[in-house]
Amino acid sequence: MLPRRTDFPKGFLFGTATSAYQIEGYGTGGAGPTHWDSFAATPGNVAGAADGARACDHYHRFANDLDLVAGAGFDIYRFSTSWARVMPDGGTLNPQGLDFYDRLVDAMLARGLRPALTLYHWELPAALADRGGWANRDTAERFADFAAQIARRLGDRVWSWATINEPWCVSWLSHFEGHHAPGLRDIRATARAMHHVELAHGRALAALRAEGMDNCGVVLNFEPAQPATDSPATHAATDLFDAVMNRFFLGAMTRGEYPDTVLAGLGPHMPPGWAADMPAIAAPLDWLGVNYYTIKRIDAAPGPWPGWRIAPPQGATTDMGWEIAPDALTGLLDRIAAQTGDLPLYVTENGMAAPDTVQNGKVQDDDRIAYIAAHLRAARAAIDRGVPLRGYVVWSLMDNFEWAFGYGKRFGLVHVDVDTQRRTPKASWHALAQMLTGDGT
Ligand code: PNW
Repeated sequence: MLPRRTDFPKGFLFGTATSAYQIEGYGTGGAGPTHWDSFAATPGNVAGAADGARACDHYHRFANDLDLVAGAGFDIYRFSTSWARVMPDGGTLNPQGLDFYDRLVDAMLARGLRPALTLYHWELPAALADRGGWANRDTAERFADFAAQIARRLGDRVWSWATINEPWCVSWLSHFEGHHAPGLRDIRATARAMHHVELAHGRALAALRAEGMDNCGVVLNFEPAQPATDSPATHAATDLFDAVMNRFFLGAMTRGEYPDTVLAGLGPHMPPGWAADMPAIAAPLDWLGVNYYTIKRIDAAPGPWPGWRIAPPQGATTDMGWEIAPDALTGLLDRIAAQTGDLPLYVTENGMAAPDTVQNGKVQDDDRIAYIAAHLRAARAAIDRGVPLRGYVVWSLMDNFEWAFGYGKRFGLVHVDVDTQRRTPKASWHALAQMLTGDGT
């Protein structure tokens, strides 16, 4: 069902991804507290009152986990560095934290993997959260110091750099919708977080450049929007959703512009002097990461700005309730490339949550194989249309802490038993190994 590796251009890279808070276990190695710990400790925020205290215990099991990445034949391993592990108070270095990532990167290289490092994948040091977090401009400046420290220690071995994972989630999902830490529903904090996370990207990019790093990019999430009805109000609501989700970050980082329709709503709440930051935010990238899972159907909603609501999905969905829409990936990549030209693109996350269990030592996740196969074909179709797509990365290597959903939603190619920490490669892992190495056993 999966395409063949040779169906893709020579040099096209395949990978799999994780993030620090979702797998490492934070109560280890002198890591400081983060705003995800306190968010998870507040009843009602995370399903099953779960948190990242132990997660997949990757801090101790990373060698075995990297064997699973390399064993499937992946070229790239996308991972993130926890700011609070490296700087427990957001500023003071914890040598043990840097040592951990040093060992981790060496272990990747020893297995022939290209380390694709993301500096920030959501767990902000609590000390910075206490000072206003992303609503405070200073967080962006502090982030540049963190970026420089990581580059100094790992810059001789890291293959690619991403500043921020999914700025939309860091700002909108976390400060407007309240679904992620810090769990706010506050338009003023949202406007500030949206701008400051963009600035953090610009500042970190400058810091990486100053340290001599190349292959620097950012990872954005996209959800193509479809109007649920044909009314003009629905079309306007869909366009505004699209502007917030799919254009606000891409437009700023590639052209130094925010969409007028978003500024019309956020304008009074934007931090003073924001426009002067736009050139720093739009500094040249070496690549762009595209995270794609689903599309959204949008309706107009009465009430205050932004005046949209998410309409029910149509057809098959994943265990997240996300509509399965592989063909939309081709159009999305096309549309992005129309703006970014010959900038290399990577699908940095794509994958499926499915409720699988181990039976007789096997996990039969055929739905996930079909999902990945369909999206690989959609990616291939974009390449045929001239999109400079250079790689595809599956989310995720293993079942892990799925944020507000706790451990109940499983995205892994490898099953993780949260009690015993036993890893069991699923049928999808074997299928990818077969595709990438010709050996799926
Ligand atoms: C991404 N949404 O998160 C993240 O990069 C991963 O850490 C996460 O595990 C994965 O996708 C699966 O969820 C998202 O609400 C979380 O639109 C939420 C949304 C989008 C992406």
